[in-house]
Amino acid sequence: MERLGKQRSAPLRLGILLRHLLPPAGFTPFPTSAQVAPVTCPTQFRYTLDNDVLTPEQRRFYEDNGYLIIKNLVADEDIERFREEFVKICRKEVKVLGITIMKDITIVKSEADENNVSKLQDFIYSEELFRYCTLPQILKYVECFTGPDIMAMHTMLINKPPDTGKKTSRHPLHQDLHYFPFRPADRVVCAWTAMQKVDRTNGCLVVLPGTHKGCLKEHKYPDWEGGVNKMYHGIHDYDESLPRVHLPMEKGDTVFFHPLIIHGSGRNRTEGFRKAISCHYASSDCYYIDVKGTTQEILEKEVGDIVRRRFNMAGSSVDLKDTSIIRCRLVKGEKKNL
Ligand SMILES: O=C(O)CCC(=O)C(=O)O
Repeated sequence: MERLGKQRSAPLRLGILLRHLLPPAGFTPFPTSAQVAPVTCPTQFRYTLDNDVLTPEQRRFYEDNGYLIIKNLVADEDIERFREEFVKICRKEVKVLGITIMKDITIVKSEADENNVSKLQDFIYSEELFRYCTLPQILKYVECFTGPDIMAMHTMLINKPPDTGKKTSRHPLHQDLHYFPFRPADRVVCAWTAMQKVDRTNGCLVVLPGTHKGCLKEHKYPDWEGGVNKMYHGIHDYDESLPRVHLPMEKGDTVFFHPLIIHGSGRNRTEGFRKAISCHYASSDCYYIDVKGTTQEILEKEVGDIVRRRFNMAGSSVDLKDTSIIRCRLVKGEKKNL
């Protein structure tokens, strides 16, 4: 079994190539206040670990609903620094290794600026943006779900554009686990921080509470008339009668959510871009799985096609796990390169 925290034992060509392109991911020490112990009563608590960070009410809420909002967790000053760095990256004033810069399908402008980028993905080699993943007040909560040995597995700065009327700014209902070739899901968590006030007018997150207790569903592209953004797979057969909860949040508020919770975000009906920054964390005891023969195989194929094109690797096979090497271990006290 290949653990996330271990050096990859048999890296395929993509891994080797990316390691040549990228510096080794350094560690970032962080203070952890939580005393985490294994769950002692699995029937009572399955999704959270014993510590003194969450109140009993917060713990119960996450167990039952699969998400938890912590108000005012990230300072305005940090958010402004992330925003400035985002602009520099979009304008190509700063180059970041390994990053993916995405556009909404309706954005036709070609100049490189912050108004033609819908998402930055995998920014761990941006020292400034990666600071988000290491903020002690975020990690304090992350540890409640992953335990103390934490990996930052996937990072995004989402810049949801104003909708052009084609409704492409929507993010279809999905489960994040669909994108991840590692388990167990219960030791994975996303931190998503609003970089401004978000509500239904600019497309806040919407969740289906309690769906983290279900299993991973089949995902495919929604058949939306106006088109769908690349990799925005959605679930077709969710129970439409399940209640949806919109999550309006203020700047700096952070929601932690389970990778199986069904969620998405609505149209941005405002003139401005709606920004959020997020990181998916996992316990370094999580292990990779082979997605062949599972519902995730369609994703592996699509990601493989993208990677082969991007790195001129026609004919090579690409495993989904090879695409998750842009990750970093956050270790207390000692340096761990991967
Ligand atoms: O920020 C959003 O609009 C949705 C983000 C999301 O659900 C995702 O990227 O998986």
